[in-house]
Amino acid sequence: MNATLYTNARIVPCDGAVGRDPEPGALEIEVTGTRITALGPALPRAGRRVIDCDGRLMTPALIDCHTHLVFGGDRANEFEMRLDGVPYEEIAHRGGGIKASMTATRAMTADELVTASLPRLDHLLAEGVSTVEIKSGYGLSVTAELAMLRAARRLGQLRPVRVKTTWLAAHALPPDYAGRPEAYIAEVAIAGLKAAHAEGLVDAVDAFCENIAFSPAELEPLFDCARALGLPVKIHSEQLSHQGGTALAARFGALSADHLEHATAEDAALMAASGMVATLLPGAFYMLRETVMPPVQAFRDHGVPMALSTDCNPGTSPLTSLLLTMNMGATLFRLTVAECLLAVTANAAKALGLGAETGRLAPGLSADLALWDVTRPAQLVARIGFNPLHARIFQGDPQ
Ligand code: DI6
Ligand code: FE
Repeated sequence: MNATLYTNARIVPCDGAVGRDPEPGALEIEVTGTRITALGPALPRAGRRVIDCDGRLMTPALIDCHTHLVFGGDRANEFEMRLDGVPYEEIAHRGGGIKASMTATRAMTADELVTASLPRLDHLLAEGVSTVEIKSGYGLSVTAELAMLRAARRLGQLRPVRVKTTWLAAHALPPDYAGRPEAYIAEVAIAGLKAAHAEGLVDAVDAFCENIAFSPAELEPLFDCARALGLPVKIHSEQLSHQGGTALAARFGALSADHLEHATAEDAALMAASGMVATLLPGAFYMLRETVMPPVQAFRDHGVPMALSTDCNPGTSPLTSLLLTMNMGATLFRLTVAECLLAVTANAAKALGLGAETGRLAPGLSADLALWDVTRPAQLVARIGFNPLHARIFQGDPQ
């Protein structure tokens, strides 16, 4: 197989510390088939196809590790209600929020969901994303949750992208189970998980632990089931209040805890001890005009890797730009440029259990690269509404 050598790029491998000003050509990268086969200075040229990158910045292709991008309908009306002062929890109590998306999603077939979701996926890919996590969670019945994950798998076949699917039936209590959360967890979240797993639709299990959703005690049987099936768990926790979901997830060796605005230093310590990633979602923070910041310094102090993700969803984060998400991570959460870049590459890969496959430029990993028409990482993060993607390479193939 012929190897390709990318020369004269300013390469930021995201494999350890990220420096400020990568020199053009200081590192070169060799790709053979779908894999990175060498990274270093002055690699041998003989027999290789050489591509001159003209001094452009090269990073790993980006990873969006927390999305709800399969759904029906939209919720711009709720955006207007919030502008009129109605809080998110109140909209949820009035039957809006996740339940409104449930109604719109249940009305669609898997094919219709694919058609509705493809433009959102294409937005992400146009900004250099090569791996996307997609959750269920707007069906809230076994049939409708399965349809969502079938749509997610199909999206991964229609585009050159790696899709990881997540079972999030424990996202909200649908009206037909009002007052019966344990029955919902048993009959829909757990029974459906077994069916979805048997169909090969599930890569991980997630849950929304919140006063408007489920308590840690209600979620424990679901996580027990995930463990029995050999599936990793993750959690939406401490977003609007502190419920203890992070501690539950840590006990189950979760991949990540996500949102975390109300998390504490103790949560950070538990996450560090169990090797979890903190996935921060500044789009939801921004849309909900939150004021309580996630404990970023505690994550740093405890060495908890931080990821950033769009949380693309119809309500609290109708966001399909991972570049804007990086900018928000810096402006809203005070992450450094280096932290922002690691948050959408190496750390996002870790949050998906893909740390040995993608998210870094190192020999043996998948050749998932992004070439940018800028020269410094800060230029990717600083600008707003600016997409300097020059080329995306997915599994060795230029897109
Ligand atoms: N937290 C979120 O930000 C999304 N889900 C969740 O558990 C929002 C879901 C929605 O409002 O549709
Ligand atoms: Fe979410």
